[in-house]
Amino acid sequence: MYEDLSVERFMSGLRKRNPNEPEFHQAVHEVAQSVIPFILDNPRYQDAAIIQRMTEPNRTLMFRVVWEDDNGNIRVNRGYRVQFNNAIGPYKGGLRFHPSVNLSILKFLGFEQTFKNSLTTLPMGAAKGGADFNPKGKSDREVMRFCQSFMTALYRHIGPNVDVPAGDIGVGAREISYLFGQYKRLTNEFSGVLTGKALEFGGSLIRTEATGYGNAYFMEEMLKQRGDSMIGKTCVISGSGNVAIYCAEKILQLGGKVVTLSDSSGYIHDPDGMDTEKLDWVKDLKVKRRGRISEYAEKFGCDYFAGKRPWDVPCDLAFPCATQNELDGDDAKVLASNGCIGVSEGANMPTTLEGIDVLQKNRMLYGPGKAANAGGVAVSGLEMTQNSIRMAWTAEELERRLHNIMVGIHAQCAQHGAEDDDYIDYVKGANIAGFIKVADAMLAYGVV
Ligand code: NDP
Ligand code: 2IT
Repeated sequence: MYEDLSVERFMSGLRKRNPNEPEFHQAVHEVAQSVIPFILDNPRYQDAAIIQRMTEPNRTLMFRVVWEDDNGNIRVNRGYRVQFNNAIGPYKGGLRFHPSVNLSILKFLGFEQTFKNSLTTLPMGAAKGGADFNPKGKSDREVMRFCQSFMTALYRHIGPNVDVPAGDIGVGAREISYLFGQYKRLTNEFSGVLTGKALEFGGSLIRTEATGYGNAYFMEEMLKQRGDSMIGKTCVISGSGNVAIYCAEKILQLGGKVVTLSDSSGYIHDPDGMDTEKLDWVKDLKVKRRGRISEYAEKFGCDYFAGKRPWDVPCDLAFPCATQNELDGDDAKVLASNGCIGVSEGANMPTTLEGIDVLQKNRMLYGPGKAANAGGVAVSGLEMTQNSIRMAWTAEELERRLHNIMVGIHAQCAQHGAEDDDYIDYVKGANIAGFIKVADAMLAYGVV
């Protein structure tokens, strides 16, 4: 039935079945390009229609979220949970609260999570969820009421052995706490149903830092493979949220120099580079005061570029850590012509397919998000383990485990992505390595 499987034919069917979902098409296309040739060489996956099954979520939940704002107005948002694949463990993945959230974006994120979670080597399936709710400018009480209403709709579909949500854009410690409190109230159960919890009620040390730290470690591994290191490298980062801040922190610890951060309004360029004091100031700005990155330029006397992304700042290394499709083909050409040697993605799918093509044709190091940012969900997995054994590991223990996991992910990519000229195609490596474990589990279950 699937004898004439080809990327073009497969993608045209997928587009027809999922109209108006451009981000989902993009994420699947990237995977199909590496995995379909592998499937053609390994017909058992083709006979069992594994790629057809992996691109169809197990279950998609969409629900109304009604809440009352501080002025007594009734507000309505749309909530989602896309439970993509639970072949190798309970559904696992973040929640995103952002006005741009729609089914296409959550399906792309849930699909990528399948491969990412598999690469961590921990027993986690894949999901993503969220809402088109905009936390910006909302009071704490408004965010609380929204989270409570969201969880009231979601709680019956999740659980520590069923589906374990976490944070993503717009969902951090404050939101996870409100969501956990409501889950506990509704179910009369204290369990590890969410990760990214506060330390007082089952959270893990290093989870806050994990995605950004892991991304810097991944870049370090890519550099090591070429006999190079982070020391003295000028680094450009986009975003100034959880991932960007801790990516910057680890780059500093590894000897690199960080010269930019951004938000959706623009970027700051600090040619002197940041230090821990400046970064601590950014943490306070973003986490406590919920301010804008432009304030950094005023505070430390450097340039701010409104409405721009930082890719034209000359650098050795680039770390997109804000959002999807923030680095396109033209940006990639600018990076290459400025002498940039590597890109490691803290964000999910920040580089367009054209952008990836330019980076790889220039033989630049390119670590795709599903490998490079897997440290976040990996420490979420370790939070689940600690909850199960009712113990809390030390920061040193957790960082050692995080580092080992990132080194292991790099090794899996190198194994499956090696090209004839010694170049490593990390996209191919991550996709094939992530695919094999999930696909083999699905084969073992038979037709389910
Ligand atoms: P945060 O909400 O903490 O920060 C998001 C940052 O990105 C902010 O600086 C925000 O700016 C910026 N941003 C968001 N949307 C846009 C946009 N449309 N255009 C430009 N800038 C934008 O989120 P995280 O740091 O947690 O997430 C960042 C990325 O990392 C996302 O792609 C996420 O999926 C990914 N990721 C997160 C993980 C985690 O553990 N948190 C794990 C793995 C990946 P502004 O404040 O102006 O909106
Ligand atoms: O994209 C991601 O991997 C996350 N937002 C983290 C998911 C998680 O379950 O920790």
